[in-house]
Amino acid sequence: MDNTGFNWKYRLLCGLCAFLHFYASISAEPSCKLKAKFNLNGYRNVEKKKVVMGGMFPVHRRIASANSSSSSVPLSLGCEGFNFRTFRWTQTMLFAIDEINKRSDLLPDTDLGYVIYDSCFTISKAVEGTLTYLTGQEEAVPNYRCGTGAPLAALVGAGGSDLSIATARILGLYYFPQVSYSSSCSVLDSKFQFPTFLRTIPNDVYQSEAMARLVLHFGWSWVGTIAADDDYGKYGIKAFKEQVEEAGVCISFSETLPKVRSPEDIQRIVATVVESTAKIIVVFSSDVDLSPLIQELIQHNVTNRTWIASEAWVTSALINQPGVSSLLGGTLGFGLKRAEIPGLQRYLLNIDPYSNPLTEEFWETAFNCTLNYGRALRMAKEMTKAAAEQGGNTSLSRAVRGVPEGLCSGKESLEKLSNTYSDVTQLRITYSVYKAVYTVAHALHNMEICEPGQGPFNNNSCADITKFEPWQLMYYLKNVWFQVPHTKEPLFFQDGDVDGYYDIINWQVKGDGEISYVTIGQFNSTAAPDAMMTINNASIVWNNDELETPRSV
Ligand code: TCR
Repeated sequence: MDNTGFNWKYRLLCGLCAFLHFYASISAEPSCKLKAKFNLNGYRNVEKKKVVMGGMFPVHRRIASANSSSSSVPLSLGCEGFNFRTFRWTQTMLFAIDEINKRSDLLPDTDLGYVIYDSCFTISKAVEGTLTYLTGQEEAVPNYRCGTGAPLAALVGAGGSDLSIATARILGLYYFPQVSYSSSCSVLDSKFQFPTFLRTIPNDVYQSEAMARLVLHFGWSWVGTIAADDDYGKYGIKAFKEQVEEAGVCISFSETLPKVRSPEDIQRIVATVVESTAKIIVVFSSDVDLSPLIQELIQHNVTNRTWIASEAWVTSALINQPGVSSLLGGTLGFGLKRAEIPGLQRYLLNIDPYSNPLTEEFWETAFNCTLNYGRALRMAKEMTKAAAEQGGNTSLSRAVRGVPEGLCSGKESLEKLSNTYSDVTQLRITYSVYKAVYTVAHALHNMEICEPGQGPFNNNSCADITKFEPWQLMYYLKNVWFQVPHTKEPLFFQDGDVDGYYDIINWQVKGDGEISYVTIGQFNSTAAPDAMMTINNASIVWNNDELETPRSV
């Protein structure tokens, strides 16, 4: 195939491309720019076959604001707002791969490598990462993929549903499988639109139904709704509203959270919440999008409301910050199945800050310092120069003479720092990531152990794990069935989806003002209709410590 036309055309476009937070070590071939990291456990097993798994995580919260000038070459935008929680998900993928590579009963003859992309919570970045992954080029050239080298297995990702919808459309074109750990939006169940999309998180139709049942259970007839301005928020709240309205519940207000910073919109929503007589407020949003509103509501001393939380913020440390208890105490919400993953915390704490740019940034953000002595020195010099020009500041010049202020050694103790990154008490999406990686590994394993002449493909042939086609892996993924390690949970897909199971979580304020998450019930989509939801009313603590169920007006 002649790629020059493509190359030329897309190279122009690629001025826009921003790259690339991948972890790189060994390269498949010199002309191939996609580099994958193998052998996380240190040794290099030359005999083993190699397969690369892709991962995409919203490690940053947004892209840096764009320079609107169009008179120069558009440069790729960087990302900002490091997210410790999603970085934990990233590290969990590496942990799972490490675990799999050490096992002799799963993929015994194959080494799993990985490439990781940061989708920065932004559709354009997710698309860019997908093209890069597929093509193996640093510049994303569609329809082109590096010749030899390790074959690519599925993409684990991409984060929110709006990102996955975008990436699944591209991957679907090539019948390339995607296994998502957190994209729960109902539209993604359309096999017609997203033929190669699978997920280890339940479809939100179950969550919307569970929320509606919760509202009806308590007899609330007047509720307000707030949704994120994305597919997750919009579809989730729509399904909820349809169900409660059918049962006679009235919606007092419906607000949409802004995707980009907009203090005016936030003020408007605050005013709506304050003025409304509705005391029950249902919020379908990610924690990142909800956080500015929560901050503002606290400023306005809003109390005496009961919040109903969707899964994406129900156990979020970004929302549950000191000072939220008067606003959010008593919240009820839905959490994914929680799990213990033995060994994960040790792995997270043992992170090497110098292993790649993301780990460096993680360390520097966590400890609010700089790892690089040279960089620190240069920064200090620049600051001293600037200060001298403005009349001098001795403390900075001291920094140049001695050790720069804010320098870290890479040996700081993560354990002492209580950071949500290494908090393993609420492994819910994290567990979903773990399951997604194991799903791909089991599918590959089944491909590897295929007996020639008894395979599922044409004339009972098998796929070759060293050079399989994406649709062949898709076959194995669809039919995967395994027991998730360390749990009794079997994992299998029905049309790419898993069963809907949620813990119903209550935010209970403790004496010191801290909030603890208490599971007060369950929702299980596989139970008989009248047994799907179980709630222990007596164990709920409502807003402001009331024992009585709040009224909706
Ligand atoms: N599904 C959301 C994204 C999301 C999320 C989260 C983001 C979920 N859970 C937790 C951050 C933290 C569930 C979506 O867009 O599909």
